[in-house]
Amino acid sequence: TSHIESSVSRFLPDPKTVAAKLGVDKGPIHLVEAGLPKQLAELGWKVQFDGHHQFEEIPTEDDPPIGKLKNPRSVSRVCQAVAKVVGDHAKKGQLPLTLGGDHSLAMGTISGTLEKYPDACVIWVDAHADINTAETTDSGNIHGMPASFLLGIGPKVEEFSWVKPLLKPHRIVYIGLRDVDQGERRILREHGIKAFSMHEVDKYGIGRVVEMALDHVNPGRKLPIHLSFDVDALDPSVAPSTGTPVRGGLTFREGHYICEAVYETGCLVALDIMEVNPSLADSESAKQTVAVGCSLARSALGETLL
Ligand code: HAR
Ligand code: MN
Ligand code: MN
Ligand code: MN
Repeated sequence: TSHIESSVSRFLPDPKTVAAKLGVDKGPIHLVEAGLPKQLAELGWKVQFDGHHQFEEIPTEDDPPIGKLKNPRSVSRVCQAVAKVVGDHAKKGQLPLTLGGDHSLAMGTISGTLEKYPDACVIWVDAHADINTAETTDSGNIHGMPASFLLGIGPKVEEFSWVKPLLKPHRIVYIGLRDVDQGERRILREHGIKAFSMHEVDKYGIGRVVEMALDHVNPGRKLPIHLSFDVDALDPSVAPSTGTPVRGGLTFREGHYICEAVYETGCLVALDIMEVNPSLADSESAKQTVAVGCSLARSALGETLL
């Protein structure tokens, strides 16, 4: 598994800094190769690559399941390292951009953000709620669970005890959901976690949904925002090359609108673009998905249409 670290700071008008990083898969390197750092530089961000982070892979036979959780030690180790890197960038006033990779990484990125900004809110854009616990998960895939660890919901798993349950249920909001497990629905209900599914996107339109989502987690538009964008929130016709595509997703514009609107708040402090996996599709679909990942990042970092 590999990790590439970069940081960018805005030349003008304010010297903010962004740090971009690659996740656990080989997928994310494609966004860098497609020119994302240069594209961000053209938007006025100063990109400073500060190394290529390599993680030692734990062979599967040395990383047997803990309960139902698959590859727990590998995932935990990478996420913990990512938490440190993201936290360090945030503390320097830089805006960490994490390119993934498995969405389990959000455990690391959001932990890092909360380290510097304990009052940060999270906008989680996804087809899935990723809020299963070690108890409710059917698949054992940790990418279906990061939110529960960050919220401190469900049984404690010793391997993940480094994840501080700092996120409050009223500081996370979902947009784009359409594939939510029974157990996850119960958790959302019991903890009063706000979610805008595709039903609400259809009913109110993306403009009102984003406004309602922000009103919920960030009513005064003063709190720092961590945007965690799983590309499978987009319709598979828009982002085909991802691990768990679900039909009936966000259009190209709806996805970009979310990013633009979050940028406009001026509150964005960290960004994840996750679950881009070019190895899963033919090369045209892979290219399309990589390009969409890049343009979502640009939209969240200030690319305007006019
Ligand atoms: N809810 C299912 C599970 O827990 C599917 C999760 C799929 N997750 C992602 N991330 N691709 O959003 O296994
Ligand atoms: Mn995944
Ligand atoms: Mn996800
Ligand atoms: Mn997903």
